[in-house]
Parts: sequence; C-alpha cells; structure tokens
Amino acid sequence: MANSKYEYVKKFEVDDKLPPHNWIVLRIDGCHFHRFAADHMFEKPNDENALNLMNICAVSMLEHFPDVVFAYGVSDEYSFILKETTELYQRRASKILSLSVSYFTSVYVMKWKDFFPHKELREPPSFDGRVICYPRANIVRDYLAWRQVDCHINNQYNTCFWMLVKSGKTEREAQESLKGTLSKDKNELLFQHFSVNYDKLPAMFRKGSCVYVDKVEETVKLDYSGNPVKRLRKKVTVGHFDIISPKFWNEHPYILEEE
Ligand code: DGT
Ligand code: MG
Ligand code: MG
Ligand code: MG
Ligand code: MG
Repeated sequence: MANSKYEYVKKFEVDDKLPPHNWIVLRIDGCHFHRFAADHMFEKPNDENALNLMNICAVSMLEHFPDVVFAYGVSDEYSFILKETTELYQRRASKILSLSVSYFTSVYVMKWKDFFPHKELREPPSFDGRVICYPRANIVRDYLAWRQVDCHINNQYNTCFWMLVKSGKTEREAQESLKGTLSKDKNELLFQHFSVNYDKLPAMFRKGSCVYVDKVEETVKLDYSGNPVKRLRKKVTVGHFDIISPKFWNEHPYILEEE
C-alpha cells in the first residue's frame, strides 16, 4: 500500500529493545492489594487460596511464554526470569511487559472462581510491571535471593503482628512490641507466647513459591516383556524451596544455564 502523508508519525516511536545477552527479569506487583485483600477478606497474614491463585497464574505464564525459565512469587508479586537468549517480541520491553502483565491479569480473573467459589470478584485486579536486565546468571540468583529474604522478613514480622492482634492487642500495641526486635526475638515470641514453631509454618508462607520446568520420569508404555518404558517429560512444577543456598540450583543446573 502506498505511504500516506501520515506515515511520518511512525518515526516518533522509540526503540525499546532490551540489550542482547542479558537475562530479563520481569516483576509484576498487585496494584493497591492492601485494599484488594481487605475488600475480599483475605486471611491475614497469608491467604492460602490467594497465594495458590497467584501460583496458577505463574504456571500459566510458563506454559504460555516458553522462554520464561523460572518464576518466584510472594504476597502480591511475581518475578519471571526470561532466558538470556530470548527473542520474545524481538526483546522489545513494552511488548514483553504489556503482554505478560495483561496475560497474568486475565488468568487471575479467569481462575478466581476456582479458588474462591463463594466469593464474588468485587473489583478488577490490576498489576504493575517492570523489566530489569542482568548480564550474569549469578546476579539473577542474587536478585532472587533478595526477593526471598524480603519474603522471610515480611512473613516473620506479619506472623508476629497478626498473632499479637488476634490475641487482643491493638495494631498500635502490636507494632510497638515488635519495634527493634531481631529475627530470633520474633521466633522466641512466637514460641513462648503462642507455642508456634516458626520453622513448622507452611513452606509457601516462609519461602514463597518457585515455578519452573522440571524433568520428570514417566512410564509411557510397557515393552513386550512387561517392563516399563520410561521417558523424561517436562512438567511445569510449583515448589517452595530455599533459593538462597546453592542446593536447589545445584540440583537444577539447566534453569539458569549460561550459553
Ligand atoms: P502498591 O503495590 O503500591 O499498589 O500497593 P499494595 O497495597 O499492593 O502494597 P504492596 O504490594 O507493597 O503489599 C502487598 C499488600 O497485599 C499488603 O498490604 C498485603 C496484601 N496481601 C498480599 N497477600 C496477602 C494475603 O495473603 N493476605 C492478606 N490479608 N493480604 C495480602
Ligand atoms: Mg508496588
Ligand atoms: Mg502491590
Ligand atoms: Mg507487593
Ligand atoms: Mg496488533
């Protein structure tokens, strides 16, 4: 088709391609989820259904965008790691960001009733998003460690805070009694006052959630002498691991393998 005199407007568009040979981290976060959680009466400090809904959205993301090699979620946020060689949307930041945030949000709405069959979705959820490039896999690991440390600090604080409030303290009193306390003081408080062993709380609350492609062995058929014929199958899996220490990464070296 012939160019119209209006074609020149295209020249105003800026190139937003992310640099090559960088891991791309995409982090999305629920907008005003403090209010959203209150409006939907999420359990405090952790609502298992709400977290599982976030996890299902992340699973869907890995299935929909195969270049996402790992995802880590806590509270109302999820981080997605795209492999360094990805050519998804020619690495255009706005495309990657807008399509993944809108896809995640749509799945959140679609799957809501599976997790909250008796709760109406009262307002449209929305998520903000950002992309960050990291040139080395070890920095991506440090990024993930940063998010998991955050998960731990917040969860330990919130667990104490809501235990104190549920036991009769006002929110201000609970805040006052936690001021200046160290991690071990909080564990002690939970144990002494509420007989709660922090380490025994659900791993999803303490560690957050990891979503990745696992290689699982599967029996496809039996051979003529009745022996199972096995095959490695890729399966998107959710787990709640320590991703700060090397164990998980040593066991799954292919996830952040550099080319
Ligand atoms: P933002 O992100 O600046 O739009 O504001 P918020 O309100 O989303 O704040 P953010 O992202 O820093 O903190 C997440 C909020 O979501 C926090 O206020 C507690 C709430 N939230 C997340 N997960 C749960 C949950 O499982 N239960 C409850 N009760 N609240 C949750
Ligand atoms: Mg935020
Ligand atoms: Mg938020
Ligand atoms: Mg958040
Ligand atoms: Mg189009």
